[in-house]
Amino acid sequence: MGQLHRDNIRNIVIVAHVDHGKTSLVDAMLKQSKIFRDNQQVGQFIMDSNALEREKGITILAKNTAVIYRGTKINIIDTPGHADFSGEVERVVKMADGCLLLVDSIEGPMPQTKFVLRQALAKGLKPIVVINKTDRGNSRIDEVVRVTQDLFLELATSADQLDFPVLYASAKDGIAVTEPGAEGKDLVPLFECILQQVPPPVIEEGPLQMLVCSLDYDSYRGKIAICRIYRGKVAPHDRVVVIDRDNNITEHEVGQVFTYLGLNRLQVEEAKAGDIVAITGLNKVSIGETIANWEQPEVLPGIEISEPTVKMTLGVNTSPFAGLEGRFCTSRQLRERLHRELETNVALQADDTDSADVFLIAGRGELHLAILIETMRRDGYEFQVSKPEAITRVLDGKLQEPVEGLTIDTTEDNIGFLMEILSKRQAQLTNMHNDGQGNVRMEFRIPTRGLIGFTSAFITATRGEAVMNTLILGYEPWYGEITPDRDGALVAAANGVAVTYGLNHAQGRGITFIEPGTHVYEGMIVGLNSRAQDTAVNVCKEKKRTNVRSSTADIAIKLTPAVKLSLEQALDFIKDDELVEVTPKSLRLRKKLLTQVERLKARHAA
Ligand SMILES: Nc1nc2c(ncn2[C@@H]2O[C@H](COP(=O)(O)OP(=O)(O)OP(=O)(O)O)[C@@H](O)[C@H]2O)c(=O)[nH]1
Ligand SMILES: [Mg+2]
Repeated sequence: MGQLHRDNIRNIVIVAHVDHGKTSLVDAMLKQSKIFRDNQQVGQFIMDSNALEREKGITILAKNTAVIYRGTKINIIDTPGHADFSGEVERVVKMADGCLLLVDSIEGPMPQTKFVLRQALAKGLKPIVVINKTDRGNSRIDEVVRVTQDLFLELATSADQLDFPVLYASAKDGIAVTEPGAEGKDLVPLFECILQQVPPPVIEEGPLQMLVCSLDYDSYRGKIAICRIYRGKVAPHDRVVVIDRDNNITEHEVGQVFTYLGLNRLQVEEAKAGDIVAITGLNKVSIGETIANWEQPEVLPGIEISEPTVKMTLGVNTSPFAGLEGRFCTSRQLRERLHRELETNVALQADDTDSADVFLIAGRGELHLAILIETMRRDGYEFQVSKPEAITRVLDGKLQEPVEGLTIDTTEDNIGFLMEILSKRQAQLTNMHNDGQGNVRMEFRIPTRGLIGFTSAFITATRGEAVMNTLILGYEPWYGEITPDRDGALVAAANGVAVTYGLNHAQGRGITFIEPGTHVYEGMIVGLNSRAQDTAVNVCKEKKRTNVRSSTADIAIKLTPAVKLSLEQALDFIKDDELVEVTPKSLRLRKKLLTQVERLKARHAA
């Protein structure tokens, strides 16, 4: 069977470190390809379409779009740059033939730049480097290009990958040029470069073969499989088979077939090899499976997804307030929701445990799991989760744990303190670079275990003036004990409603997390003690009423405002014997054992 090219198609994936401007570049490409009506309001970060993405200002899910440039259709996949969502990149690189590697003109290549470039080069994608944010000044451009070249030397799998074009862009202004410092007016040089450099899809003639790379849902159409067609063609109502990972074959009928254009999916009568399509009607299909001609079912290589590194339990809420705020609270509802998530969230794992009410979830990092938790609570679910833990394994009888490369960019005055807190977390300094102007980049190897709970300590220690990035390096022998450095908790001693008087008393011992009027239960964590042990406090205690009205007694007590922990901070905060209770309305922290007697008994037994 011969090979053909489809000259009028290009498939590209956009990859970069977090915040280097991928979604902004897609915005500009969409706007300049004139797929919107002139008066259509489309806004910014168009591809970051889900609410959490918009709130957090980051991309979480990889997404497809397409533009037409000079008669050629360019299918574009925007990907997340945050390391916790790198499973998304692994899932979609197979749809593309070329990649745009964005590099921030000031920051230069960062840990995740390396990770995503390795993925792209390993799949044989043709790279184009785009040095972005050149509007921020181009003093470092030469150096950034040089460092990027070094990265290619390290990662390239073939000599021709080293011969890559470099463009200089401002995604924000919608400009790209081929020479640094040149005056530009639009993205034409980028579009031209894509047409010239990225090979059109090579396709084989023969019966249908396509790989499912994404799944989507539509309340009206049901499950939608997003696939790259490698061979043959597909039309509505075609008879096809789905071949799963274990080579089981099931027969199906295709519903409708769509291709991409801008933000829309266009219903088509036929789609051919080389294109990216969305197919309805296949309700039993999963990511990584092959859809093939029913008479000649031949499987395609699947999608390799790296293993999760962090786990926690997610279970039915067992607090005294259980069921008061959530719509879906039962074990069955939680299990169904988790299983639905597994279909699209490819780097996630969810397993049953010995207890029917508790599940074990595992993902690529704390944020990966936190986003799932936040999404579930917004969908009306109520549950409780435990502290995130690194996933260890035993190899040849030896305990191993995941280890990450940690890069910190900060100023000289933070070095001492950071070294101190990091050494307690078993981090090893591997490199330190001072630019001579007081800016330092420090690189460490640190067990994932040591990174859990590190973010908040890091932000406090550096007053937000430093940036940290991590990259999974792999499994290594156990690094040694890490003793938790958090102080004890202030734990509510009784059920009731917190009042100013009681909270003021608690503030004498530490920081409080709740406002007066908050309902509390015995065992709920209401603050952070200034000492190592937990202390029970009665935040519901009212001032004793006396008959004598003294002139000072009525002066209102001024409480320090409560410290409100976000979900990520709460997960960072809790220890092994504590839980976060998550409902659509509240986040509460609690001891696993609610009464003081139970906790005392447990301590004695230990
Ligand atoms: N000055 C300047 N800022 C830019 C440019 N491109 C993007 N930004 C800004 O950089 C920030 C991140 O941009 P995004 O487009 O969300 O970056 P991203 O790579 O999609 O980020 P993730 O998807 O989370 O990895 C935003 O505040 C943008 O406004 C640019 O060319 N110049
Ligand atoms: Mg983005």
